[in-house]
Amino acid sequence: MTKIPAHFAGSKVKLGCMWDLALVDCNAATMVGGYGILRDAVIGIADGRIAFVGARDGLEPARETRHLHGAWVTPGLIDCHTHLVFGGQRAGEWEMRRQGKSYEDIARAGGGILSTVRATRAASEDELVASAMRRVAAMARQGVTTVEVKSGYGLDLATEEKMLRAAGRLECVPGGVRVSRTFLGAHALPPEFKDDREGYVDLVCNAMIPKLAPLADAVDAFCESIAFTPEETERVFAAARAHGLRVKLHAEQLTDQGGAALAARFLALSADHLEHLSEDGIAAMAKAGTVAVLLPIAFYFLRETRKPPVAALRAAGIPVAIATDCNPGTSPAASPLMALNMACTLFDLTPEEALLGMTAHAAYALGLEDETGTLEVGKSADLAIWDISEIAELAYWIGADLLKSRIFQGRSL
Ligand code: DI6
Ligand code: FE
Repeated sequence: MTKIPAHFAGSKVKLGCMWDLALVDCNAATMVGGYGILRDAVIGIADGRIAFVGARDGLEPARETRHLHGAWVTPGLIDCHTHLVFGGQRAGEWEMRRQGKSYEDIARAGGGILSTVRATRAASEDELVASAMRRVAAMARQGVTTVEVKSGYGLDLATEEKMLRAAGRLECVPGGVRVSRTFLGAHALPPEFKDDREGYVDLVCNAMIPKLAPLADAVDAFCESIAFTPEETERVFAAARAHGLRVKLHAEQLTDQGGAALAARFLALSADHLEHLSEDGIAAMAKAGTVAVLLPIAFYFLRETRKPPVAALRAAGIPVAIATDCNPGTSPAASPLMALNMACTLFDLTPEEALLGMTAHAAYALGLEDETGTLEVGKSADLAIWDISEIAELAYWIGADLLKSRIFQGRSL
């Protein structure tokens, strides 16, 4: 940080330094405790961090001042649950489903998650990066500055590692993005272990987690009647914790397996989906501080009818996050703004709750709350600048081009 030039020395000193950039003539939604609106705000950025957020006083000690003409500034959006690295796509399968074929028919014909596993195993790391980059770039064009990416379409050590490496390389998207990587080895049973469930869980716990821990920020599992049992999930979580990794869980998506309460016992960062969440699960999550991640696009795409218990989550004071769940089977979606809209229209969140769910609360779901998710002094300067006149427009428009520009770690394109 450089010293303040003499002509600023007597002014209200902001962090005692010269800023690299001042954003002025803007409205800020800081997302601290709600929208946290500041009108006619100034945002100062120095060394890639937020150095000041507050009212304009006419003196901005900055090398560059950008006039935003009344645009809105929010924290960069955080998509805290995606499976966006994968080989191929499953539009043909979806077309068959539209013609009346059931998920089971398709699985018997070699479709479903395992068809994506085959395509992901066959793809090179460069091919995975190239296809995923298009999805991350689309998200960045909607203001995303942090994205979580899960493995789980490899189901063998080499391919899970390839997926996690590919995910890390997505940080090079134009303008940059922060990638939080989650190991999801317990996503489905691979064909070579179809008669040996225990053998596969052993492989995940004893070989994959120890080897892949340095490439992952967290460990996830799919606890479901068609995937892994609570007992199997518990083994995976114990191995994760033994290697110093936090956990999160696909819980209560199709049935109530008691997954949320299990996740809470391991102080999980989040429990995700939650359409079939019970009162016990809610109480356990509230006690553990586990975030509820809701995925309305998957709910829509699967034409589910049972909604997550939003009113009960609210009453229990559980932070709710919203994410795209971008994946080829149940949510072929690279649109965080669409997820905001659907969180309101399908799950009855307010636009303010939805936006909190893709900023402050999403940061908590990734353990990144000290780094990003709000406009507060000291956090990474991850910002989205929007061409809107009212903040609720972010959840209101469908398919509109709202982003004016994006700043990641203090830098814009
Ligand atoms: N839940 C889901 O909805 C996706 N994975 C998961 O654990 C489905 C992924 C797929 O069908 O490819
Ligand atoms: Fe998912």
